[in-house]
Amino acid sequence: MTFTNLCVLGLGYIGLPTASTFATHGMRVVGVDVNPRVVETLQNGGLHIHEPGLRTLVQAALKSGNLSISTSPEEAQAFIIAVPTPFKEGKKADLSYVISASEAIAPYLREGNLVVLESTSPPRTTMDVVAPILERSGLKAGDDFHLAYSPERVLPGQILRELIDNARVIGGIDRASSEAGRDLYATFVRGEIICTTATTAEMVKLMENTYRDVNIAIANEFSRLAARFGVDVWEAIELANRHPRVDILRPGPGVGGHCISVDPWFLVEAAPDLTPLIATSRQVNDDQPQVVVDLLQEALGGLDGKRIAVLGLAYKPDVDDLRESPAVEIACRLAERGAEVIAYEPYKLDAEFPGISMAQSLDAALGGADGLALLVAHTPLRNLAPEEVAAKTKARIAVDAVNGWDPVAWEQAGFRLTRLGVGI
Ligand code: SAJ
Repeated sequence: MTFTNLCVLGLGYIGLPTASTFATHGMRVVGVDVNPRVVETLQNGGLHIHEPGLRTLVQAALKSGNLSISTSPEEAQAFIIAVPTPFKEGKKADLSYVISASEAIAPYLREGNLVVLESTSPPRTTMDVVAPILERSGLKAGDDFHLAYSPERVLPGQILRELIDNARVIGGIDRASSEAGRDLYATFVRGEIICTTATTAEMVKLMENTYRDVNIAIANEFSRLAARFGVDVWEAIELANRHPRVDILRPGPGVGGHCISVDPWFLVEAAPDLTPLIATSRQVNDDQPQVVVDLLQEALGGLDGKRIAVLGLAYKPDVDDLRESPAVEIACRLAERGAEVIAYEPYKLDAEFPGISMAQSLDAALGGADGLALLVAHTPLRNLAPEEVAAKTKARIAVDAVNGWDPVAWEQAGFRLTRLGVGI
């Protein structure tokens, strides 16, 4: 099939780069978001999210005249749904955005159109939730219009490159739908495009993120064991990874972001009787912030009344995204336990959390601190020179939850450095 125009519903971290990339590859694209503030910001040349290179891409797409932004869909040859699927109470998938996006498309759906769901969804969502809603148009999925699921797999911080270079899985509800999806994404995807069924594609996405979560959980469990047995987990992992078939991930303060900490629950919800390992891994990773809080409590000899400079709040290094961030969780728990928390997040100085003061500079965070907590391995924080830090603070106790600091250098500069996963 040849496509010349499409409509992308949801202009967040995935929808906006996708819409813009299609537009800069010659497709006429209507980008739709239900949030009027997002639409207004984009129409005025602004950007509501941060991703390296995105501003330039969106501006190029708008300038080309191929991308327009709107609060409602319009007729198009193809529709892409890229709305969030968060979870609600009880770790259940919240499909309300997927449902309302499908409902919004139905009146504009015409014979021969293609609809692609990209939002991470529980198995069978495309078949059992999206298809019936679209069929309210009077058209039949498969017979009258094409329907497919294609997971986004891009890594925040590298979205623009991975969108084009990563392999893409297209799961159609039938063969013709898969092929239509392949033709659409071939507009810009340079990676391999692989066709499969809709439910397989949904599973693939959930399996990828669950695999990573389970592997991070075992790394976190190794770090607890190492601390108990007087071992440096970082050294042990490096040595174990010399084995040709072992590749242990990094322990840390927990698993954050809106994907890996959420997606495994979709499988647990769908089949609780089949997912004890997945559920336990989630729990291990969710417990990890408390491990770091306990480490700080021990290092500082108590938390009450202690002024702690928390360095980094983002969910992972070198991004400004604070969603589901374990570092935020740790900062809040420290404050709840009576610590005075001064947080410095170099990529988001204006964050706001109850009970936490945001430092506008590193110096402001360090001055007057009793202890330092490195919670995110942001490049500028990892590269701090310990002797320069020592000159700016009276604190001589530091906790490194991410293996960002060289223990020898920090101890030479006069710090007592406690590292996650390192026993004495
Ligand atoms: N983390 C560790 N140890 C590690 C690796 C990561 O503790 O060794 C932590 C990070 O600090 C962070 C969390 O895990 O808090 C998740 O970070 P990440 O870089 O592993 O993944 P995300 O959430 O940024 O992006 C993931 C990616 N999925 C996989 O790598 C399987 C990405 O490709 C997906 O597109 C994305 O989820 C998504 O949108 O689903």
